[in-house]
Amino acid sequence: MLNLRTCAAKLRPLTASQTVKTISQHRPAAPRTFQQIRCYSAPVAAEPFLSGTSSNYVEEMYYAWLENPKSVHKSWDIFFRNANAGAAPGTAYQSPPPLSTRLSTLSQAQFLVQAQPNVDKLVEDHLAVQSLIRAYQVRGHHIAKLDPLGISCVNFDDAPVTVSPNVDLAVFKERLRVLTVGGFYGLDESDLDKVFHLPTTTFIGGNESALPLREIIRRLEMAYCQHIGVEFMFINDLEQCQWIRQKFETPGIMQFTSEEKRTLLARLVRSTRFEEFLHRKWSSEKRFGLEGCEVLIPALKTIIDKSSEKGVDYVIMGMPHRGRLNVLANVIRKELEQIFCQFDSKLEAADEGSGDVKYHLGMYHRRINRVTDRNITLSLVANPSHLEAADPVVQGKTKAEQFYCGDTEGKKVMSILLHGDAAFAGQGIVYETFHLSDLPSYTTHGTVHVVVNNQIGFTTDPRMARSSPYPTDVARVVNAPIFHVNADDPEAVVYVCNVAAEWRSTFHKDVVVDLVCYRRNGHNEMDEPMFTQPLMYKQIRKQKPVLQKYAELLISQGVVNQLEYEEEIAKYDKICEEAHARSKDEKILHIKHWLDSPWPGFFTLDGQPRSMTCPSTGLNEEDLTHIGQVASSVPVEDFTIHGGLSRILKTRGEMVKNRTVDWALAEYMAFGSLLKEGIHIRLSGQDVERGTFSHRHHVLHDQNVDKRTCIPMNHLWPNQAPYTVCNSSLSEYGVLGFELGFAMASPNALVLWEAQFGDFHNTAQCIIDQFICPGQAKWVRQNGIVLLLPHGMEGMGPEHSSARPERFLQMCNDDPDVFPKLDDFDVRQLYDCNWIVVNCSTPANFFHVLRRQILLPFRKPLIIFTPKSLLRHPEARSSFDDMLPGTHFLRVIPDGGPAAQSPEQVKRVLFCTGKVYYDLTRERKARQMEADVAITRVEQLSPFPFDLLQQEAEKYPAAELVWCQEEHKNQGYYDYVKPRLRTTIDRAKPVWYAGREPAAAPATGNKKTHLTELQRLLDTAFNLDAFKDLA
Ligand SMILES: Cc1ncc(C[n+]2csc(CCOP(=O)(O)OP(=O)(O)O)c2C)c(N)n1
Ligand SMILES: [Mg+2]
Repeated sequence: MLNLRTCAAKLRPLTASQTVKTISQHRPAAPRTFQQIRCYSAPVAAEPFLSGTSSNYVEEMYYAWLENPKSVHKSWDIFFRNANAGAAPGTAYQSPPPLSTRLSTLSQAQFLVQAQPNVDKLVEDHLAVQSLIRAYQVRGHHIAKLDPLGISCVNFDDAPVTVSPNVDLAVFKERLRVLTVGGFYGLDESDLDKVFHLPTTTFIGGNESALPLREIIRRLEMAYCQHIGVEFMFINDLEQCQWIRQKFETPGIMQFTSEEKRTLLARLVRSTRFEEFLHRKWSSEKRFGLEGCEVLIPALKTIIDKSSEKGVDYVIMGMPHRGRLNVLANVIRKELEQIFCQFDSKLEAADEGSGDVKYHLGMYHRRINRVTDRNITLSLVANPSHLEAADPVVQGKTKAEQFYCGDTEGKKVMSILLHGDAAFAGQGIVYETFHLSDLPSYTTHGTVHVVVNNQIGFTTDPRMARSSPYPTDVARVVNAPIFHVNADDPEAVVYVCNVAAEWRSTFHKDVVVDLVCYRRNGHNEMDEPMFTQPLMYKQIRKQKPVLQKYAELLISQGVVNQLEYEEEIAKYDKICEEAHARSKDEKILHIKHWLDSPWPGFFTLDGQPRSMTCPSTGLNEEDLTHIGQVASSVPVEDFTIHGGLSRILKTRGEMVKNRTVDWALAEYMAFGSLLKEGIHIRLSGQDVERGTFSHRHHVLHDQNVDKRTCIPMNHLWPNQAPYTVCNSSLSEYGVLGFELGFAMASPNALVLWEAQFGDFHNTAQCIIDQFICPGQAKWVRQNGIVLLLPHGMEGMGPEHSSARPERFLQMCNDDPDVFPKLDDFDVRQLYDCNWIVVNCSTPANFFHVLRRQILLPFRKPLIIFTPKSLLRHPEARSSFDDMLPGTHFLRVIPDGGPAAQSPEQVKRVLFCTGKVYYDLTRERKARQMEADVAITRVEQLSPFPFDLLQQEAEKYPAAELVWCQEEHKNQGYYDYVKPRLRTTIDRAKPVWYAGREPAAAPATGNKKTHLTELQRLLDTAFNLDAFKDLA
């Protein structure tokens, strides 16, 4: 029955009164000549012959009957007709005549069919009209006049046909051909003036329930085939489809008051004159102007006004280069002089870092929305050139802002994403971001996407750039409606933007506005477009600017006069001139003025850290024990966990009793203690809730109740901060970008992203390279995101071994050849670096580095290479003693054994990091070389602990220095460590290498080779003659 219900729900086109009632405005209940295809489910549910298994069959039968009533058995024909004629439940069905037909039954059935003269023709015509209406709804956008150039980027076999109010036969036939690919159930010219009742799946009737076919077509043409193309019929929610139909089909719905028209004109004036002003003043500067899509400014302002009216008070935006300065000036309302002085190359930046070019910087601005008279905060996220890379970042920041203000439904905070047509279609991150849009821990409750569809990407035509008809087709995967609109019709644009904003506030789902426009200049202002698009650009040269067109229209309508129009222009030009004059007084550039996410209160007013110290990251015994106990229990009643998990929790409990921690427990302690201090923690990534290696178990699942879960971490303290742990979609680029954005919103949160294996982080390389590594240098924006990257050579083959430490280390900004002159390496060195890279060898150190991340007076990204086998290694345990108050993160762990007792005797110091330490100690013990070889662990790789390693090197005056790693020589840490180690010892000695040979792949796929390689590197590490001949 379930199937039948679903199928009935899908098919229910009319008399679904509960849906329609909310939308249709009291349509008069005029008698119908023919009842529209009625939901056959409700009465049908009472039909004796229907069962769950027969519903598919019925569905097929129904569709076949819709196509051609004669194609089904007479009994079905009668049934569907009766159902549609309003037969009460249980009465629509007439038994087919049995073989031993009783005459009376047969004649009764025949009577039902014959009772209505010409019923066949009537039914067929009405069905045809319904199908025609549906064809417009589904395919009307194919023939809408979307392209201002009239050269149509969407190659749907047909050029648009113009429609006169009196639909003539030629148009009619053309439409039928285009919309239906062929004939149309016998409708012909003679039907044009026949009156047809309208189904409730259309709103073209307005107050009419029946219209002549000619008028039906005219109204459908007006709704679907003018300057707006609505793509929505793929949405599988009837209420949403009805909502959209109502917004576009209702006659006269697209009316603007004179006031609205004047506001629109004024906004177009600003948008257009801003670009012209920049062009006049800096004609040879790249600015990626908006010419050809000036309507973007009123479009965005409309979305913001409408959203503000609906209660939104914070809009977070992401956008590419095109029109960015214009958006900053006219949407966000950045002071014009701040924008203009960016064009002065002689101005020096007052802030740290390298800065970025003007069309990449972010912005944060709070002001009054003049239309709604409500406060609104607008933030434009700084973006790299890498198109669409900012999409998930914007979503993450939006989610965080919603989270911190308790906006669980996205009613107060929303995001708007802008896209270029080529990038929207081409970049996979768009798809990855769309797929976050409806996930509980990632949804921002609907994003309004605006595509500046200038029908070109740099020099490439759409037909060479995408395989989909529209650049927006990717949005269909999440059932987002897509509103294509001709950008030369400003009122149509404003209308769809209003609808888009209303859609978002009604359904809290994504929506796309596709501004079909053109690019008046080349890719940038210096670029010659005629090389590659000669005909397109001949057409563009003939194109009247949209402002001129619209001004002429309003003047012709008497809404404004020529003088008023010219005054509006002069007024804005004056604003620009005055700002330009003021901009010349600017002496220095403050990149800080371009922050997209200020952290009020975290820094001093000058933007400096409030201190340059870090307190002890240790924790009192009581808290350690308490967290440990919660971590090993089920803190809710009647909750049955898996037997295997019970054993894991029991082991944890025993560890707590013994005052020890393993990796998972150390992480628990770090998180739990920060939660107590009011720090929100968010851990996201693939399968993080359990942990890829089944060690974490932060979410317990009741074995008897579906979907009943418990997160003990949220049961630690009475007023603790919330802990969010969420399994993510299978995307690195999207999810890491999202978490980076989340971490931007507040310094008082620990946001961690864990890769399934560190190897997979490289599909998110763009986020790492463009945001995490250089973010502060480019945009003066700090970010404390933590990357947990499982790493280690454990014979698991080339794809599950390496988080590529060499890449992270190569991007560290500390100078290999300079020993830093610092009083305090512990904190000051961290302040100077672009990110922190660690590989901890003990759980306690992992605990400390996580806590330090928050207790530091500033924020830096933290890259942690995390272990796999060490998670269960009996020696990789730490005592509570190493985590008590007064203890802290150890950047270097010196040898604590016999070698350190008599350092002068030591012949070799092996410097290493991470898991190989355990292989080395085991081997050293086996070879009884504890007094000969010291092993020093470098836990913080970057910034490099020059000071501590200098002490270590000096402690062993007679020793050879060897860097030992399990990674291949051209990978791992060697290239980073070697020059720095040499600097610490003033290049007094060589630094030898013990490790795997150079290789193309990170690891062998053969277990035996893996072990042989390991043994070989251990042999080198402990062969005291290994480097004799090389010295
Ligand atoms: C990921 C990425 N690849 C390539 C480029 C180089 N690039 C800069 S703009 C551009 C064309 C963009 O076309 P479109 O998205 O349609 O935006 P438009 O410039 O037309 O507004 C390209 C390929 C880039 N910036 N980012
Ligand atoms: Mg483009």
